[in-house]
This record gives sequence, structure tokens and C-alpha cells, in this order.
Amino acid sequence: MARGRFILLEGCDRAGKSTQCTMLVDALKAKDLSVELYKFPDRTTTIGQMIHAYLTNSKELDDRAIHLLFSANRWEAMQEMKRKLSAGIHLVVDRYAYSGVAFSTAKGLDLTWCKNPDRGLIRPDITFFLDLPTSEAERRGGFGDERYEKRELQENVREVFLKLKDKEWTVIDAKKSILAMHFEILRETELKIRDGEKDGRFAEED
Ligand code: ADP
Ligand code: 2DT
Ligand code: MG
Repeated sequence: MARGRFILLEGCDRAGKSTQCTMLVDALKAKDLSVELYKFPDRTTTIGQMIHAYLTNSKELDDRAIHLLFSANRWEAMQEMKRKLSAGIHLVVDRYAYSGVAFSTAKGLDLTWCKNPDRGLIRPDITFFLDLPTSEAERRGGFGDERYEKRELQENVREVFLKLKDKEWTVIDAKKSILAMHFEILRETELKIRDGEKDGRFAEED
């Protein structure tokens, strides 16, 4: 059996990641494919609850400590994700290690230091970067109360994302309509799934 594909959606706040993840999962299910949604941070685990307490300002943590918790929150999902991919289930993932590096680097931590804890995680088969200028993101509603929902930080995060962007990313212009974005993401995903029927190994982050 061909292994499932790891499909990642990354991008700044309000670029439409969660909207597109749900639409992609529904569209793939409608085509009778096995697919599951993962979201990072996963706030349901013990580590995730600590992250949630930090993001909602009910707990203070050192910048490095919270960075490592975000990474640990991915590591604790790894075995299950590998099992599912091996069983032929496609995974649509809402944020991953790039968000980890982008936010912590934007706060002032060293880029290489930030990348290290995620080394060895399963590598996505396709990374969509939903690109939206901060000014456009702001028009999609006022900032909420979470710790990172601040204009200056969001601008820094976008800059780091643009620095991290490599030629393997598929950049989606998030100024487009929800449906236009969906069709673009679905088309690329279906190509990747067809392509992936040939290989069976996991690529790991380096
Ligand atoms: P993210 O998960 O990237 O933060 P969401 O999917 O939660 O973004 O979308 C943030 C807000 O923007 C929601 O109110 C959503 O309905 C709206 N939105 C999402 N995509 C678009 C789009 N392409 N054009 C206009 N508004 C959008
Ligand atoms: P959501 O709004 O998508 O729940 O994200 N974040 C996320 C990090 O700082 N490091 C990480 O590794 C990840 C995955 C981005 C909550 C916030 O958490 C930030 C926004
Ligand atoms: Mg979201």
C-alpha cells in the first residue's frame, strides 16, 4: 500500500490556514480518500495545556522553555503520525515546525538554536505557504487576546517566514478568495498524492 502524504499548511495568522485545512480534508474525504487533520499546537495533551496557558497569558515561561514545549508537542505526535501515514492515511497539518522557528526567531532567539529541537521530525511531502501581508490580515478582524496577536510581532513573524521560504514551498496568495485558494491547494495536493503512489519512505527533517 502507498503511504499517506503529509500535507502542511503554514502561514501567518488569519491567512486562512484553518479554513483551508478543513476544506481540504472534506474535499479529500468526498473523493473517498482516508485523511485526518492535525493541528499544532495540539492543546489537548498535557504539554499542549501548558502551551495554551502560556498563549492565553495565564502562565509565564522563558522564551526558550516555551519554544521547546512547542517542539515537544510535535515529537509526542510523531509515532502516531508515522503509523497513520504507513497505513495509507493522508495527514493535513495546520502549522508545524516552520511556525515554531518563525515565532521564536521573531521574538529574538537565534535561528539555528530554534531549528535544532525539530531536527528528525517527519518532513512534509508538500508545504503550502499562505502568504498575506499583515495589513490585510488585520482587516480580517481585530486582534484577539492571545499573547502573539500583536501587530509588530506578526510583522516580524512574516519576515522570518519569508526568509525560511525555500523553493520546495508552494506559495498561495492568501488575498485570493477562499474558493480560489481551495481549488489551487486541492489541485496541487492531488498531484502530490498521485506522485506519492510511487514511493514509500519517510523523509526526516535535517
Ligand atoms: P488562520 O487559521 O490562518 O489564522 P482562518 O482560517 O481562521 O485563518 O481565517 C481567519 C479569518 O479570515 C476567518 O474569519 C476567515 O473566515 C477569514 N478568511 C479566511 N480565508 C479568507 C479569504 N481567502 N478571504 C477573506 N477572508 C478569509
Ligand atoms: P494557532 O492560533 O494556530 O492555534 O497558534 N506557535 C505555533 C508557535 O509559537 N510555535 C509553534 O511551534 C507553533 C506550532 C503561533 C497559536 C500560536 O502559537 C504559535 C500562533
Ligand atoms: Mg488557525
